[in-house]
Formats: sequence, C-alpha cells, structure tokens
Amino acid sequence: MTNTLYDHLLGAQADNPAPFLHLPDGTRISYAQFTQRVAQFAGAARMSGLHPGDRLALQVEKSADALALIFGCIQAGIVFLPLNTGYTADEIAYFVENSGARLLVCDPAKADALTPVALQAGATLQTLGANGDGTLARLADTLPGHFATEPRGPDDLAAFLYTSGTTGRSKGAMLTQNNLLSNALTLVDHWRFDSSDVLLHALPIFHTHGLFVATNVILAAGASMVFFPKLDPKALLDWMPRATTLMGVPTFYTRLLDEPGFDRTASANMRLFISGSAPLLAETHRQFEARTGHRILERYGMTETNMNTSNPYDGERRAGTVGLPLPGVEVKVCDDQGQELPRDEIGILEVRGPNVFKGYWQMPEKTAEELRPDGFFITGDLATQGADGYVTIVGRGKDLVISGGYNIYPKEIESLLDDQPGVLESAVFGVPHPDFGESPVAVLVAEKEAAPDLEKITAAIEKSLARFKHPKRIIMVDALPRNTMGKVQKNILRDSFQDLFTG
Ligand code: MLC
Ligand code: AMP
Repeated sequence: MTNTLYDHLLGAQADNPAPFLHLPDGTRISYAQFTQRVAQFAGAARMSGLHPGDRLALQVEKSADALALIFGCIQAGIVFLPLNTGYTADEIAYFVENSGARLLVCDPAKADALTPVALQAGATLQTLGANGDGTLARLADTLPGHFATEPRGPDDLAAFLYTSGTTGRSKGAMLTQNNLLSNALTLVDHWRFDSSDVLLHALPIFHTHGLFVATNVILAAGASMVFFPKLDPKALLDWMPRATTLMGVPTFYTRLLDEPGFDRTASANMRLFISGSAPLLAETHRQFEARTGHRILERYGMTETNMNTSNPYDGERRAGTVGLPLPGVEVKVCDDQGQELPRDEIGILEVRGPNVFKGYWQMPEKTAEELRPDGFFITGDLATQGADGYVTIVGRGKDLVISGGYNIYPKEIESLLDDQPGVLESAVFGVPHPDFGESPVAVLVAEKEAAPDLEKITAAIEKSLARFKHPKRIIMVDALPRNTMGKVQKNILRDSFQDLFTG
C-alpha cells in the first residue's frame, strides 16, 4: 500500500527542482527542498511521540514551515487539525480536548497561554514560529530530509476541520485522503491548472479554501504559488505581472477594486480569478469585468464537502450563480424530507460524491442528522437549479453569518450573551457590510431587575471568542420579535438593521 495523498501531491515530485513557493521577499523554495522539509517535520512529529492515526492540533501563523508541518503529518499518517490563528485559548481548549490531540503546536508567542490548555487535555506542546523559529522547527532541523512514508489508503483519515453548528459546539469534520485528492485532481482539470501556473496565495491555511483548494491544486498541477502572510492588495498588485491566477473570498475582490492601480494592464498576465466561500455580489462581478476585462469564476463548497459546483472555465461564467456540479459530484434540491424538487424550485441543496466527508468525529447522531444513509450530505444552503443545470444559492436554511469568508454561528454568541448578568435574552444576526459582505450584530433584552453592564459583556466576549466573531454592534431592545410559535424572527431584525453599515 502507498500513501494516496502524499504520493500524488508530493512524493512524485521529490526531486523536482522547479519552484513550489515564492516568498514575498523573493526567496524560492523548490519542490525538492519543500519535500525535504516535510520529511524533517514528519520525523519531528514522530519523535514527539505521535503514531499513525494520532491527532496533531496546530494554531500557527502562515509560513512555509507551517505548510511543511501539515504535509509532514500526511507523510507520517498523522491526522492534523489546523486551527484559526484568531481562536482564543478557551476555543483551542475545546478542539484539543474533543479531538484527543496528543500534540498541540502553537506560535511561540502563545506558548504561555496554551501550555495549561495542552496540560489539561493530556497533550504536549511544541512551538513553531513564522520565521523558522520554535521548538518543533529546531527539532526538525536536526533530522534527515528523508522519511519512510507511512502507508495510508484512500479511506484513511487525513484531517479534521472543525466547523460550528447551529446548535451546540463545534464538530470535527473527518476528511479522508481520497476526499482531498479526488477534489484537487478534479479542480486542476476543471480550472486548467498546469505547471506553468503561478497562484497568488493570500488566504489563511487553516481552512478548506487556502489549504485544500489552493495548495492542493497547486501541488497536484506541479505549479507554484506566491505565499503571502495575509491579504495585502498592494502586494498582490506588485506580483500580478508574474502571476497567472488568484483564489479569494469576495472581500479580496472588493478590496482589489478599491485599488486605483488595478486595471486591465495590471492584470494582463492573469488568466483566472476564482471566488468562493461566500456569495460574490453580481455587482462586484460586473465591476470587476468592466475594470479588468476578466470574468471572475465563482465556485461553491464547504468544509464537509470541499468543492461541489463551479462555473465553467470556457462556458458562461454566470454572475450570481455558483455554476454547475463538478464532474463526479451529484447535487439535488430537496424538500425537508429529502424529496427532490422540480427544477427552479427553492429547496435545500444536497450533495454526494467522493468529495463528501466521512462524518463528524465521535458524533454519530450529528452525522446522521446531516449525512443521509445513501451518501447525500444536507448542506443547509437554500438553492435552485435551473433547467440548464446552473445552481444559485439563494439563502441559508442554517443560522449562519459569513464575514469575510469566516463562518460565525449566532448560537455560539447568543449562548455567551444569555449567560451574562442582566441579560434576559439575546439574538445575533448578520447584516450587510461593505467590506466583509456580512457582519454580526447582537440585540439584547435586559432583565427587569438589573440592567446588563456592556463593558463586562464586551470583556466576556473578548476572553471567549475570536475577534472575527465579535458582534460589530450590541444594541439594547425592549423585546425580540417572535412568531406565533415563539421563534425569534431574525428576518425582521435583519430588515430593521440592514442599513447599519451600508446606510
Ligand atoms: C479579520 N478580522 C475580521 C475578519 N478578518 N473580522 C471579521 N471578519 C473577518 N473575516 C478582524 C481581525 O480580528 C481584526 O480585528 C481586524 O479585523 C483586522 O485583522 P486583519 O488580520 O488585518 O484583517 P484582514 O487582513 O483585513 O482580513 C480580512 C480578510 C481575512 C477578509 C482578508 O479575514 C481573510 O483572509 N478571510 C478569508 C477567510 C477564508 O479563508 N475563508 C475560507 C473558509 S473555507 P481587530 O478587532 O483586532 O481590529 C470555506 C469553504 C469554501 O468557506 O467554500 O471555501
Ligand atoms: P464552511 O462551513 O466554512 O466551509 O462554509 C461553507 C458555507 O459557505 C456554505 O455552506 C455556503 O453557505 C457558503 N458558501 C461557500 N461558497 C459560496 C458561494 N460561492 N456562494 C454562496 N455561499 C457560499
């Protein structure tokens, strides 16, 4: 047996002198150099006591070493869980404990805050910094650039990505080697990537988009990417004449359009701009084409399924739609019972294919709620599919806010707010935001006897929740609008406050 994912993405290129990463300072890292660093990290994880199937949690800044550690896990058969760098120690504690991770790797600056978290969960802690520093990097430096690749089959687990739910705590979506590989190979073909491509990579590497879509596609194509630490539109513009493609969330495109120097000439060398993770406004699509002559290619996916649909490369890239099902992926629009609806009717989108995950880690009942026995996954997105097959996402059946491509589950914030002294009840909902697409707003109803202390509430939010989840406004109201069943009518709240950031 071989290692499905490692062999296809890296093993075959172990001697390839061509560049894989271009760092913004001009440094190039070839496939051969990267493969050696990956082997060193595979060895370092093994020497830290991890065996195949064990979990390794990492909350590290974006860097070539961070990526090498992730691929080192794949080579050593270790299941990795990449965590948003914005998560607080409270949030990390849950992921480490829930996954049973034996090793937590964090930025050196977070070691003091996270040592107790690791201890509490019975895990060890190592550090990895963005500048090649950290205890794990030092250990890796001492190890050989070869590692006996651990055999792993297509159905073996490769990664857990945690995704919050509309009720309760986050769930670890279990992704197999073949989930990731099959999707990467499909996308290379569908989007016509080859070894001459240079991708502008400015996404974080702890989510599907930046890791499994962007990075795996580049590796599978033998192409290269400019590895920016974060989005900086001016840096993108500097590199654009040497690049061919960009993948981003809609905020990337609105911020690029805010750059006066971004035009046809600046983007003349680019062949493809891809958007996803959140709805791209048809207006942004039109403005982008008018300014650059490029039609953005929008696609649709999720943590549990990788990519499901995409606008075509050659055919019509239709603004406001997410295109057609990818080869090998089946989609259907259904009613609540899973009965397929006629074309053009609005229902819940369900998807099936080799891309669909295995289930939620140690949560069989949650898995059963969302993954049907016949393999269709209930996405929770409201959609229509036209007679010509194009899918349009028209809304969400799930209570979710997407801010700049990050998912925020109102339930998580409401639970915290409801626990605060003086708060009778709360509701959190998303309203349009010019930069992030949507932003969360909280409304609070005070208890009769004691008014809530907003400063203390803000402090409680700071301690528990990553900053991107913080409500952009907290507003006191007399009562929450409810329907006759007693359910809070968030649509009324959204309508009442829709101009808060755009008015
Ligand atoms: C950062 N901040 C955000 C935010 N990103 N707040 C709300 N929403 C966001 N998305 C906050 C920070 O906490 C900080 O708060 C302040 O904004 C500035 O931080 P920053 O790091 O300088 O922000 P910036 O670089 O401007 O980041 C914005 C962004 C980034 C849009 C470029 O969020 C981003 O790269 N988003 C991509 C997310 C992504 O990869 N999603 C894919 C998920 S996978 P303060 O208070 O300290 O000032 C998926 C599946 C699929 O969905 O289909 O792809
Ligand atoms: P996540 O759980 O972070 O993977 O987020 C997945 C969700 O992002 C999907 O269920 C959709 O609601 C949303 N999403 C992803 N891509 C698009 C898109 N192109 N248009 C609209 N929504 C999208």
